[in-house]
Formats: sequence, structure tokens, C-alpha cells
Amino acid sequence: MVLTSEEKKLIQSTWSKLAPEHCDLGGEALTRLFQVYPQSKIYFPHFDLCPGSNDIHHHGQKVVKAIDSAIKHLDNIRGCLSELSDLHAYNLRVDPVNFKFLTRCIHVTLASSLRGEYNALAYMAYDKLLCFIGEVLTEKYR
Ligand code: HNI
Repeated sequence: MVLTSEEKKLIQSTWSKLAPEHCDLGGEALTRLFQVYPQSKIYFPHFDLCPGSNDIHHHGQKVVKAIDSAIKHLDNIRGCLSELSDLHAYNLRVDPVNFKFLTRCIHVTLASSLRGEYNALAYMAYDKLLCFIGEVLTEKYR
């Protein structure tokens, strides 16, 4: 992934403004995922998938924590997500298309929080980042 230094700064500054540890970014993105792409629900038969459920909220926090650590290590995302990559490839076996679905839902969630600040440049920077995270989490399938 080639993020320019401007894109890195843009991601880090907008992300810190969101204060992801205090908001329900992940839960909102997952709620959107299950509403817009209900086929993604098959991986979570053991969860309560009603919008805003505790399961969705807690799982959302885990997902956001992983993205947060990627953002703190933009030069070593592969290393930092290595264990998660093993988990998604060897245990969970999530069809990679779901990562594209989730990426879209994260974009919408970011846009609805950041409003005008989520301009084309911010979109492009996050798109590169989220696509790369999806690649890392699915690359061990081969
Ligand atoms: Ni994902 C578990 C991060 C995309 C299905 N996932 C996790 C965990 C993290 C995580 C963190 C918790 C690991 C642990 O407990 O050790 N997942 C991420 C990230 C992305 C992602 C950062 C992409 C941005 N996961 C997806 C997608 C799906 C998915 C697209 C399927 C639609 N993940 C799962 C499932 C689990 C999971 C299923 C196990 C849930 C559980 O608790 O049983």
C-alpha cells in the first residue's frame, strides 16, 4: 500500500478527532453491514444481530481497535495484523468479498461522522488503508 505522507497525516488527524475509543464507530459500521449486506450475517450465527445490540457493539469495538492499531503502525500494518490474518484465514474463513462490503460501510460511517471533512482526499486515503487491511486479512487464504 502506498500512502503518501499527506494521506498518513490526514488519516491520523481525522481518526484522532473521531476519538474511536469513545464512539461506536465499529458498531455503527457493523449494523450497516448486516442491514445492507444481510448475507454477511452467516458468519455470526452466535450473535444477537439486532441493530445496536451488545454483541454488535462489543464486536465493533474489537474491529475498531484493530484498525486503530493499524493506524498507529501505518508502516507495519502487515506485522501488526498478522495474528488476525491467521484467524480470518484459517479459522473464520470469511469470503473476501465481505471485506469490501465492510469497507463500504466503514466509509459511510466515517462520512456521517466527519461530514464535510470527509472529502475526496480523505475518502481516497481511507480507501487505500481499508482495502489494504482487507488484503492483509485475506492474503493467507492462498
Ligand atoms: Ni473480523 C473476529 C477484526 C472483517 C468476521 N475480527 C475479529 C476480531 C477482530 C476482527 C479484532 C476479534 C479477534 C479475537 O477475538 O481475537 N475483522 C476485523 C477487521 C476487519 C474484519 C479489522 C476488517 C476491517 N471480520 C471481518 C469481516 C467479517 C469478519 C468482513 C465477516 C463478515 N471477525 C469475523 C468473525 C469473528 C471476527 C466471525 C469472530 C467473532 C466471534 O467473537 O465469534
